[in-house]
Order: sequence, then C-alpha cells, then structure tokens
Amino acid sequence: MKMKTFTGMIATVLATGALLAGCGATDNTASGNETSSTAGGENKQPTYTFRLAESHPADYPTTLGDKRFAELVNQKTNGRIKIEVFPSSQLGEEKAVIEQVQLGAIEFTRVSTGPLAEFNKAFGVFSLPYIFESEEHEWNFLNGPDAQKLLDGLSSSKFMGLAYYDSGARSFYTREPVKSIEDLKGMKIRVIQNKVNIDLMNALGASATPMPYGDVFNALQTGVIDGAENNWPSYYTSKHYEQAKNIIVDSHQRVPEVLMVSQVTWDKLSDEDKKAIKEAAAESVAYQREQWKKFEKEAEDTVRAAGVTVTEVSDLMPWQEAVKPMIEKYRPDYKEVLDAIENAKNK
Ligand code: GTR
Repeated sequence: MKMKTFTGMIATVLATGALLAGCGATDNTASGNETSSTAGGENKQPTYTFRLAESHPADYPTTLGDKRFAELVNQKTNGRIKIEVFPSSQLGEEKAVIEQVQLGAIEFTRVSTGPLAEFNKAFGVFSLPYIFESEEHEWNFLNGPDAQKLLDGLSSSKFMGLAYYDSGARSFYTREPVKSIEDLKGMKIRVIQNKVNIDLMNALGASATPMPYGDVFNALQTGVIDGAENNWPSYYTSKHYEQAKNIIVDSHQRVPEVLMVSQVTWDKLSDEDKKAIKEAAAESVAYQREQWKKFEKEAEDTVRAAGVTVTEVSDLMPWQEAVKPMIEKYRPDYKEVLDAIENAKNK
C-alpha cells in the first residue's frame, strides 16, 4: 500500500483548500480564522477557528485526547474558539508540522518529545534510555514542577507547551528475529531523528537510520531498514507488524507526547482565552491516559493474535549496561532534570 502517496495527496488537497479559503471574505490570519464580532456596537470578544495537526489516525488515543481538548476549549469559551483536529498527518509529517507551528501557519499540534528535541534541546532527555523504571515513575515526574519547567521553556523555541500525553514504552521490532541485545548488532534501525537516538543505536551496536514515520512501512517492506522501534499502539496502527514480525520487549524508552500551540497564536489571545486553553489541556490528560491504557492492551493483543513473535526480556541488565556510557555522556547537559527524574522514583 502506498500510504505515503495517499497522505501526501490529502495534504496537497487540504493545503489547496486552505489557500482557497484564504482568498474568501474571511480574514484567514496566521493565528487562525479570526472574526471580530462587534455587531450592535457592543465590544464582543473575537471568535477563532484553529487547526490542530495530529499524525495518528482518528481513533488513536492521542487523537482522542486532542478531540477532548478541542471540545473543552469550545465549551469553556462558549463556542468562540473552535479547534479542528486533522488526524493521519493530513497537515504533514511531524517535523514539517513542528516547523509550521513555529511559524504560526498551523496553530496547535500534538507531537512526540522525540522530534521536538531537534527544536528544543532540553526535550532530548526523554530519548535517554531506561531513565524511567515504570509508567508510575514517568508520571510522577511529568506531573511535577520540573516537567512543567520544560513545557514553559518551549517559549524559547516559539511554542507554548500545554500538556503531556502518554505514549507508553518503546521496544525494537525487526524483520529477522532478535532474541538478545547481540542480535541487534549491525542492524539498520529506523529512529526518530534526534542526536540522542543516534548515540543510543551506536551504543547498542546498531546503525541508526532516521526517517519520517510515514516512510517506515515501505522501508521495512523493501528491506532498506532491518527494523524500527515504537510502542504497541504505533507498531499496530502503522501496520509495521506486518513487515517486522518480531518484537523484543526491551522497553528502552518512555518518550511522552506534548500538546502545544504556536507562540505566534498564543500572543494574540486574551488572558481569559489563555486560561481556558490551559485548563482544557490539563483536563484532557486523564481522558487521554485512560484511552491509552485501553488501546495499548488492545494493540498488543491484536498483534499477538496476528502471529507476531514476541520475545520478553527477563534481564534488562545487559541493555542498561550497554547504554550507561551514553547516558553519562549526556549527564552534564541534563543534570538538573535527570536528578529530578531520579527523585520522582520514590514519590
Ligand atoms: C509515535 C509517536 C509519533 C511519532 C512516532 C515515530 O509513538 O506518537 O508522534 O513520533 O512514534 O516513531 O515517528
């Protein structure tokens, strides 16, 4: 299936649609379609229609979180702010979307902290392997002040970070069976493009092949790469499991997602609207996490039933030992946040 071509076509159609809309009577500004309603001489607040870019399908847990967020914003602003969610990479692949959000051409997005690290180095910490020992540990940290500081720091990259969403743990999957860390040696593994991921693959003796998510299916099919890595829901919905039928559950990373808005858009909003958006984002998290839990299990069950070979890792020690030097290499850069992550273990 030429998924990439199909997505590309949708993106072109939508981009054309947006251009045409821009030619109409509405004021299609960079921060959304703003209509100031001053009817009857009253000084009414403006209404907006914004776009939110999402790379996953319409029923994926992050998309459900985005939609809940959009509904809550709409409710809290009495229908004045409408956020339209565009799933399935309709507005472009993740990195291109982040660039557009930086410019204010797309207002909102949900992205992984993996690609975000190329735009804001502090987020590279989440690509370090085995820094969280469980989901609970990860969320103790994400719900705390140091994770909030990271979101606030996004303003230096022209974004406003609104909330974290769950993305479980990532593991390797390959065309040929991988039963131990040794089997990964020399394999070409697709990674999300960022510096930490490349060092991680080197530490494991594999070779990192960065490429957009939407290209991975074809690359697996044609043998351009030997494998990739992701969480259960993405392994399933991307159909990578049809090409890479072996998964080794080493859970090397927990890379959360981020819901964010362009600083260009943010700066145009009233304090009241900013408050409504922040509250809506915070309130959507519990729902997203609930959906995640459900779908993570469903995805795992479905790929197992489809005949995928699952190798559980009973002893993570060799994996953790292999990556220790690379973590130490990054420790000076991420010292403060790594200490905060360590402290979140016992909360
Ligand atoms: C998923 C993540 C996506 C994307 C993808 C990838 O888990 O939700 O945003 O980053 O991984 O591997 O590119």
